[in-house]
Amino acid sequence: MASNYLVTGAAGFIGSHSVEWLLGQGHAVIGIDNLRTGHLENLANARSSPNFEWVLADAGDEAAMRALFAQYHFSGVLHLAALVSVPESFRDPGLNCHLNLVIAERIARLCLEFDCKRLVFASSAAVYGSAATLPNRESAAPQPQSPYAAAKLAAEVMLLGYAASFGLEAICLRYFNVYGPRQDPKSPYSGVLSIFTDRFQRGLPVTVYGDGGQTRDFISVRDVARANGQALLGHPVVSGRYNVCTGLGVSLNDVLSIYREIFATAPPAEYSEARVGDIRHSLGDPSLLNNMLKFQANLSFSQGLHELALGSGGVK
Ligand code: UD2
Repeated sequence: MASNYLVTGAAGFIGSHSVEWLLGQGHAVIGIDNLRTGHLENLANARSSPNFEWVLADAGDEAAMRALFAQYHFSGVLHLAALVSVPESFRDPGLNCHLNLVIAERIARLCLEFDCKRLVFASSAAVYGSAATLPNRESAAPQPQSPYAAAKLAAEVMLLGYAASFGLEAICLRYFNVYGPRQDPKSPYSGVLSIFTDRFQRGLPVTVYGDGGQTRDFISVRDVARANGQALLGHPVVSGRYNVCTGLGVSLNDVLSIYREIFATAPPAEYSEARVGDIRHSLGDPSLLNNMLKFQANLSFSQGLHELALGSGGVK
């Protein structure tokens, strides 16, 4: 029997790219999403594949999920469905706890019940907090500073506890700053590159909070999709937490000089007060995932930004 893989949050930014990567490797994928923050248009490519099954469902709907597990006998689950906004986790910590912790735990139990060995979970570099020494290594004591980060960390703990208790293969991936096509630029707290690209494309000035010297470990969604896929398919794996990052820090001023090559006539950036609570530098150590899966981000930042800004990085 062919292997089936479940992707929750399939219509999201990272989800839709991950589905495409798995389909590109010839796998059968069942993608579910409740379209709370995902968009069905993101799955336009995927839905043209005979190996893709689209299901409009909530990952928290236990009856619907149970039926899918019973029908498809998944070989692995990529659980990306989540509350993705840190500000929203402050506004509604109860909902954050439900979506980011409770549902992840339920999915882990469904995996155990239906003998699905592998669960790949979308965690976040946010679990490290701002006080950690750089680069962030998985061995560092996490210091979550938002309800969002706390729930992601708690879910990691539950899944790894089940891995130790019941033999589930739980791979918790801590994404750093992911960018690329289909990232929603609408909120002021959207990823900075989605906001900047949108504004440059419309000929509008961008706002830099602070002096532009802050750095991030930006990783392309195409590399992240491959990390997700390799984590789902790779052998052998060791349950644990793994950074998904490049190991390279890029400042916002560096980012702006690349945009200037692309949008030569763009108005100059406007600088304003740094955001309260903003982190100065964020950088991950990619070696653990590299050691386990030989995973390495291979799209250079400049290339990734050109593809994003010029619209050739995939269907938007
Ligand atoms: C990321 C997460 C955030 C939280 C945090 C924890 C995203 C989009 N944000 O925030 O939710 O998990 O990590 O570490 O994943 N900036 C500007 N102008 C703009 C928008 C942003 O200058 O129009 C700055 C911003 O102040 C920051 C940098 O750009 O210094 C990156 O901002 P971001 O929101 O993309 O990502 P980050 O790492 O601050």
